[in-house]
Amino acid sequence: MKIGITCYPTVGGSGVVATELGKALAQKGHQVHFITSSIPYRLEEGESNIYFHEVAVSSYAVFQYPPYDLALASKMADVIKQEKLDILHVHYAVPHAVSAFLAKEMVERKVKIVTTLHGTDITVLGYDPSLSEMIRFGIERSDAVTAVSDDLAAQTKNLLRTNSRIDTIYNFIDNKIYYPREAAGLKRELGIEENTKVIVHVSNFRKVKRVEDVVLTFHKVLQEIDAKLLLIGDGPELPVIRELVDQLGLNGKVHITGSQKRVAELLSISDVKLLLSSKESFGLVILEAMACGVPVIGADVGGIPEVIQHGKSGYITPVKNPEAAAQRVLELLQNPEKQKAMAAEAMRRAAEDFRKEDIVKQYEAIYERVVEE
Ligand code: GMT
Repeated sequence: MKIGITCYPTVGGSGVVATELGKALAQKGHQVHFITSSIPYRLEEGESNIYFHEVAVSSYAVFQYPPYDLALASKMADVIKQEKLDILHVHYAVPHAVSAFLAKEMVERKVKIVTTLHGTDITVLGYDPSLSEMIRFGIERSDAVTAVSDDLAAQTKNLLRTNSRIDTIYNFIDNKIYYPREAAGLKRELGIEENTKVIVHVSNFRKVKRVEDVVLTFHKVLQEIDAKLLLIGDGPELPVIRELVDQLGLNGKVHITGSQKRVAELLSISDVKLLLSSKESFGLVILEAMACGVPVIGADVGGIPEVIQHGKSGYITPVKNPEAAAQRVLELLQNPEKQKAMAAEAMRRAAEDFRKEDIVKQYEAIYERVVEE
């Protein structure tokens, strides 16, 4: 098939999933056309069956805001016509689903629109009165809609009062990137003693990630055992977190690494990961950790309980409750046998229950369904 893919190309879970999907589809012989504002950061040069079409946004002086959504629609229409696309698969509803609808109206070709909901496009923007009706419109005009967890599908139906069919297709990861790495030297490089336990958190440091709860949990853990905390990633909350680390006197115990290319290596030296978000439709970073053999303690929100099997591949803990999270961390770190068993089960689950090949087939089945309709 000829498939157009639109996503946000910079760092972010939805862009990663969209790019990995495009690469996997191209490897299976589909022709894949990325229609994005810049080259998706996970896309390497020279991959066969992959084409990139840049959306150039006009900066004409009259515009108070650059019209990205219109420029995107226009580019989509152009690519649909020129490349004879069968499918236009947009990731993240806003504004991509609506731009796709507009593009479809602009051309004669019967291209099918598939929209994948990733999370905050519903759980945050769906509450914005200036956007919610537009999101519902985009969903209802799509030929197929997928969500990255059952919870996100259910929330979408309730919040937007739509009867549109929404199929769940979980996130997946590239297992050539995420596997337990030999990284003994990295612990030394970071000045972490060989036997010191390492707790890790990876995110884009937005408010919904509640990174302050990660730091407060760590602070409580330190009252019982020695450990280090790795904070990986960057985002608007980072200055607030730095201040909290400082106030709690944790400077020598917390490594703030910023955005990192060596995530798999950093995960490989970690004993447990914390994801204590207030909203999380799936938590791609959970899967990345599990694939590297790191059990995750995740908040009881959104799709997280669909990823972590409580008590088997990690723990589910109440949101906004660092005390409860710290108890779970201690349960693991003070019990190496349990930590090992959970790490093994986490790896098994990531490899078998979220297999890239299976997930890609689920997307292909959706494409076939809409093309035949
Ligand atoms: O987590 C973020 O803030 C980034 C966001 C995105 O759209 O890039 O991630 C969302 O999509 C990921 C891929 O489907 C999911 O794994 C994340 O759970 C989801 N984030 C939230 O729901 C907060």
